[in-house]
Amino acid sequence: MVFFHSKPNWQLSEQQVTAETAFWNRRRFMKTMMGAGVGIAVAPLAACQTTRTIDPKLERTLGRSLGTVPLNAAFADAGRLPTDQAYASSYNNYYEFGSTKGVWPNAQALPTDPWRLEVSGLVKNPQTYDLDDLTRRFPLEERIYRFRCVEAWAMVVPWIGFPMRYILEAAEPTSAAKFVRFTSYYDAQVCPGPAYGFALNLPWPYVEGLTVAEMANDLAFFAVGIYGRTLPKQHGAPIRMVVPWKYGFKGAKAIVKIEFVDQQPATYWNTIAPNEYGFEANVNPAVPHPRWSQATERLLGETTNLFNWETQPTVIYNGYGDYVANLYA
Ligand SMILES: Nc1nc2c(c(=O)[nH]1)N[C@H]1C(S)=C(S)[C@@H](COP(=O)(O)O)O[C@H]1N2
Ligand SMILES: [Mo]
Repeated sequence: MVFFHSKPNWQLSEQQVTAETAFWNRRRFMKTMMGAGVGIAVAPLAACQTTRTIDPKLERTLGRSLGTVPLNAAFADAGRLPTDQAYASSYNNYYEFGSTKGVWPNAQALPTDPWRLEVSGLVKNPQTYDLDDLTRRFPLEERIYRFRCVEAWAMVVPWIGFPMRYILEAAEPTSAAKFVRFTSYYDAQVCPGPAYGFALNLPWPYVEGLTVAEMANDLAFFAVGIYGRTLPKQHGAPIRMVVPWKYGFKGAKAIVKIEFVDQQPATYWNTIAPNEYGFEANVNPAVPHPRWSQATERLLGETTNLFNWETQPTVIYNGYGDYVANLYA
């Protein structure tokens, strides 16, 4: 399989979009680096910060000491500043625990320790991992990704985790495997669900799906941490999917099972409302959602001040076309 390693799209037109002063500061910075004998091959974006110091609580969650994890230089700059953690962790979608954005106190009922992740289906090496197995086996890194919900709000998040393809490579899917089904934790005794849930036959557990090729893409990521810290339960602890070129609902939380299958799996939102939530669900400003345009997005800010959030144009594939457009040619 071919992996693309190039720049996200928003960096390509940097000179057009960067404020003049920032542009000249960057030039000066590069000149200084070269003057100091640092070769031009050093990526200027990577030179500023290359590691993240890890919060001791994340180390306890993972059962060992890490000190720092490397910041992946290709994803060190999302072209926007990271969203304030206080906003990102208090404005969530997590329907197992309710249908409001303020679901985070309810989500604290999610039991995360011990955790078992089953990898099965059309694979040569089925396996069940606990969290410690996963993070010992697959090296952790930090990536700062753009995030875009289908509800037209967006944020920028520094995740800690590992590429999904590490699990794929360890599992060795057979040639019959075409899709991957990801299942979230669900226990009706623990998860109250949305208030209207009693009236609908909601298709629990929350399931999402990718093609095998999408899972193998370098961007597809499993997060176990965020902002250098343990993933809070409202973000889908202890391990959740991050697929930044797709709408947020594709990134299922609290993953307990990964199955390689030959048919496109039935997924949660696609089962409830197929006309609103496609299976592919790539970020695309030209394809409006039935209830709202996707041409622009609002950057998550002070959650009490929702209508003052900054508006930006939506970028095709959320800016990651150089990594993923080839999947859809
Ligand atoms: N299991 C599960 N995963 C889920 C959801 C959910 O309700 N349940 N909501 C999705 C939606 S719509 C979005 S926008 C993101 C939100 O992630 P965040 O709350 O960590 O920002 O999680 C996605 N993953
Ligand atoms: Mo979403």
